Amino acid sequence: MNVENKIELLQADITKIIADAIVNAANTSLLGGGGVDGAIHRAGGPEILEECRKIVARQGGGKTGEAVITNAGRLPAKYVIHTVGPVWNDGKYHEEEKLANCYKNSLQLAVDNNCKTIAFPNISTGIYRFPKDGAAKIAVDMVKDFLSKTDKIEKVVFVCFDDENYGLYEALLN
Ligand code: AR6
Repeated sequence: MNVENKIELLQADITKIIADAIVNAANTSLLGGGGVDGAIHRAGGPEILEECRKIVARQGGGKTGEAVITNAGRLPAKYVIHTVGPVWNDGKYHEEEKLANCYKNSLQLAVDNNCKTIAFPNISTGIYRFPKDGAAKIAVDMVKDFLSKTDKIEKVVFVCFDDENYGLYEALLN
């Protein structure tokens, strides 16, 4: 199937999405926070945090650009993939490469866990202040590149929350 046909765009709350995996824009503590992270832990309940704590006990916190996987508690998704986006700092600290790694490593972790459908929020574009236009382009480019190299993922959903992100993705995908 054509790579474009495997990509879907929605304006929605990612905690409501039915998919094998939804991605969380976490921080290095992996123990929750505000934004989409707060929403996921609130809606998913304590089971997610419990598994996050075990991961932290085993490996320490998360590194920027990397991803870990947990159960999804009460959410309709099967798994939550927690990835740590970069904090935007004028682009002087390899933020673009780190953001691309978030998408790549989350997709790879999905494949490793037999997930065929995965939903992404707009990582780093909230509290971490990554410019939305640049972030959208990196997300779309990395997902297309990944999908062109594997047929294990059947659907990637970009779940935008705010109008600005939705408009940017709409322009990039159409
Ligand atoms: N569903 C989908 N997208 C959402 C939702 C939701 N329920 N809520 C917010 N967004 P942010 P970051 C969008 O700030 O910039 C947390 O405290 C939001 O509009 O959640 O990566 C973490 O613990 C924005 O477009 O994540 C970290 O400390 C996008 O999600 C820090 O924030 C990302 O915004 C991570 O910052």
